[in-house]
Amino acid sequence: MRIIRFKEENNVVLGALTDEGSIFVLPQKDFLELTSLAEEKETTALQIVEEVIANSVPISAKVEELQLLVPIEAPEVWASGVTYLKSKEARNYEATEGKLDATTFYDKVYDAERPEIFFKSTAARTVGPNQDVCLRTDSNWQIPEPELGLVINKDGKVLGYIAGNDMSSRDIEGENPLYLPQAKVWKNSCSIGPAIRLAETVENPYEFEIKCRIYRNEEKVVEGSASTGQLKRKFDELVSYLVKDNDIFDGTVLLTGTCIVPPNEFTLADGDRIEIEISDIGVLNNPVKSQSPKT
Ligand code: DO4
Ligand code: MG
Repeated sequence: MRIIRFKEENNVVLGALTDEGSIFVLPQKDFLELTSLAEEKETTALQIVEEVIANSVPISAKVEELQLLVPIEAPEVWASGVTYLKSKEARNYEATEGKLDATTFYDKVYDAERPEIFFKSTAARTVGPNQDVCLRTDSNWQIPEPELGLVINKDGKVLGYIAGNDMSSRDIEGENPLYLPQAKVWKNSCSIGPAIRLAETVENPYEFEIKCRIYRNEEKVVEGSASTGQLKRKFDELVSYLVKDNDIFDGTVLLTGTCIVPPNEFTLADGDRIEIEISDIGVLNNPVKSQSPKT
């Protein structure tokens, strides 16, 4: 069972999307109202949704026909890094131009007890399905990072799973790891969606299949796939470091690191289109747009 948000005329509607593709309108205003109600009633969000489904009829539209919005307006998005071998190799390449001759920060963090966790985005910088992700004007090497996101509450409980794009500038990060915030945070540099898979409907979160496709002039120019089974760490381990001595908010999203990196010679360009598909969640589609330098 997945939860979506969409625009209908001038209203924002919360919906339940079944595995068969039927959509039911939910009475709650957002995902957090649904999960809070479940907590209050000492039940699950799934049970509340199933009750609505049993007493209503689906809308006639298909999900492709809806104007989808971010399924949750996450107050903050945090991200984990170097949680897959593929990511460690890519960071080592960009930091050394392929001439690796010593142990790097990335080697160390991959093996360290403490994971890399960084601040990625705010609600205003985060876009949803079909909205533009932006390019930086001062970088010549930019890529999407397809990642599984955990939707958590203030206590770090995983409420659901979402697809995310941790847009990244490889040349800025490669020049100096202290530039990480600039390599990761700018206007529209984070995308989440298209739906939240309820946590109670996921048997094994280490079995999500992640795919990424990048299109240029509608021709596929990059394709990659991986599985959360390749993750070096456990999700509760990542969450425990995020919440440690930290106040976080209900509906925070924690991206869990990238496992797919486009070929080293690839950089995103204005007009590209990125698709990030995660099994049992859906396809997050975003066009890519360059920005004009501010005068
Ligand atoms: O070390 C920098 C960031 C790594 C990252 O974003 C990732 O592995 O996904
Ligand atoms: Mg990342």
